[in-house]
Amino acid sequence: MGNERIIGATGLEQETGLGKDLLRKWRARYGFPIPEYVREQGGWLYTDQQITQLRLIRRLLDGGFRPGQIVGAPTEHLTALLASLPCGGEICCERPVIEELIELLASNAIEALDERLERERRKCSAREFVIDLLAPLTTAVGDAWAAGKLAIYQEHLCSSLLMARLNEELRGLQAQPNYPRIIFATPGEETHVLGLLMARVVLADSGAECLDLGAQVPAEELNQAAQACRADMVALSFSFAYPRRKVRPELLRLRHLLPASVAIWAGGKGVEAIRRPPAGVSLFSDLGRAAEMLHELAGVRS
Ligand code: B12
Repeated sequence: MGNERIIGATGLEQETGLGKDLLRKWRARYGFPIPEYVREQGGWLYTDQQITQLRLIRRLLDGGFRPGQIVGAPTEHLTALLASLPCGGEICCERPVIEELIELLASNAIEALDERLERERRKCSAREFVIDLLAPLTTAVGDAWAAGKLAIYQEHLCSSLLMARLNEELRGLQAQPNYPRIIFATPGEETHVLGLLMARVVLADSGAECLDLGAQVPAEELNQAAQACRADMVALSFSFAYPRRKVRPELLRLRHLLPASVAIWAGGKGVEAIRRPPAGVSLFSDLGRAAEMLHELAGVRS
């Protein structure tokens, strides 16, 4: 089978974020992606190459391309288009340091990468470090992986390094009077926690009292924890990988369960597709804005 593997519609959606109805439409219209039914393995087979193409297509659609321009195009063409987007598909050209960090990761120079991060950290505040460096770096790592420049183990190495750094930032931070007590978690299907940790560092650094429940917390448990811990707010993170059609229902369900006095803040790439937030839920893609709103809230409470 070479580098081919079996992947079903659910797996493909998790890998690419593209639902089966949309893929069926593309198959009819553009003849791509065509899977093969393999009887011995009992399922539809997509190649790694097709999965890579679909990931790039998803990023390009987010970047403003239309399906007719890109669906079915070869990987090299899609990669070149991604690089042509402003900031090279988020490998941010405004900050050459990000490209340097990606180079270090690609050559497995992990110690040098950590030292470089340390040097950058000394130049700025915790908030700037997270917002201006770690967040765009994480996105750039995802893009580099999708374009085949980084292996999955390198993405894992980088994630562990960043988690350690972010946890380090949390040490010694003290909640300020009048600032809310916030419970942090990711919803049921979300395993990505880096965005959540970034939000926790920025909001803790701004004065909030932060309690972390970690990944994949069912709504009922969140409700129980929020009430038992007398939280003022529940903060959730939805990554790019979270199925878009499930974000709003998940937020509505939690809003319905939680007492009205508990605010819900949600952030991450996964909420960017929601145009109108459900009543009683605030959505963020900008951590700086979340910190500002926290200060406004504390002003109101004092
Ligand atoms: C790091 C990472 C991982 C790490 C996760 C480590 C961890 N413990 O969290 C590892 C390597 C483990 C991983 C695994 C996988 N991943 Co991954 N991963 C990523 C990556 C590179 C970054 C995600 C992230 O942490 N973003 C955090 C920040 C930077 O992004 P953000 O969501 O925009 O959030 C910002 C703001 O909105 C705000 N914010 C976020 N949350 C909140 C909350 C509140 C309250 C507030 C106020 C603000 C706020 O703060 C952030 C900074 O500004 C993305 C690439 C990408 N472009 O997102 C892929 C990505 C999400 N992963 C992807 C995939 C496919 C996977 C795997 C399925 C791969 C696999 N075959 O194993 C698995 C999933 C495993 C599973 N069981 O679910 C795909 C998803 C494709 C899709 N479905 O659309 C992506 C997009 C990569 C890609 N380019 O294709 N992954």
